[in-house]
Amino acid sequence: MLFNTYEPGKFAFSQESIDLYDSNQRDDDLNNQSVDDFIKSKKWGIIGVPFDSTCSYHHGSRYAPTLIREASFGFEQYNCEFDKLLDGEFYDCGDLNVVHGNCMKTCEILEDSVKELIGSNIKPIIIGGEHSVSLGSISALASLEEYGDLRDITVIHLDAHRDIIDEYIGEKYSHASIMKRVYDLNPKELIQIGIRSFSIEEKEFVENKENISSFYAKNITSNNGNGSISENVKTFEDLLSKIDSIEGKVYISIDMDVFDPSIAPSVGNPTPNGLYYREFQSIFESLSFNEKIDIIGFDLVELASDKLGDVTAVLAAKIIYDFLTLFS
Ligand SMILES: [Mn+2]
Repeated sequence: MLFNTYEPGKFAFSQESIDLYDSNQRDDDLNNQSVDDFIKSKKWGIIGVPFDSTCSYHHGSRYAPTLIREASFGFEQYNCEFDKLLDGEFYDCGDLNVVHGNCMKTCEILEDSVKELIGSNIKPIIIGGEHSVSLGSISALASLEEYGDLRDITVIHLDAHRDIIDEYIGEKYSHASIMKRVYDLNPKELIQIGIRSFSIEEKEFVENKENISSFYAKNITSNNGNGSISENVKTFEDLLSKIDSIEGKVYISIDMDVFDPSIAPSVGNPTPNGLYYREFQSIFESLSFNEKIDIIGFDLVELASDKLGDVTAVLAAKIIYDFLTLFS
């Protein structure tokens, strides 16, 4: 058993114990049928990744898994906003034993642990930590693919930032370059939602990339301003139709700074003019209405706080609670 976590507490309504299928046995048994079982599975496993070593501004995302679990106990099992009970099968597998200061090593350990979940037909919910940890989860899912990459997987990325610079202050493996590492894995499509801050290099990189779609916060929030930062303005309705058009496997990565700092102040890099939660819930709901997709993994990163009861932690817990209500 490789699974490399400890359990400081569990997310509300999670199942008591997890019995992981032996990973060595799984490697021998893996065939197309078992991959299909995984893709269609509605079982989820939460792994916290308390890692924030490449953080460049507000530190503290290493405490996020603990704060989010604690905040999760504020919700009812009946999720009245969707008229649905949170009674699906999901497990809280605890926190990864991270290697502070070593992003690659931490991602490798996470990749191994996510592969163990996959072997038991359990899909990963990763609670960061900083954004770089998404790579461990996404790499594990890519390794399951026929070509070992993301050519059959759509990545939905909600973030104030594009995170698509090749290196950030000399680091290839950084919270600020995570989507470039994901793009290196050849995604079917990268859909960036809530964007409102990026460098000129990132602007030039995404130009003419047919498999990158951008939905700027300015154009999709309810109190949007006038004008646009792009000639091809895509509105909130365009975003919902885009979501409706997705087919196949989907991975979702949520940087908490996608939200407006007025509702999510405790993040690594707060950025004004962000999304509000109702808009976000509509995105989740649209995904749940799309029967042509299978969500195969999900991460939520960049909550940075060390205060129990932090409102941003409550929002993060609500996102996971809503996700599990809709998709487990
Ligand atoms: Mn960000």
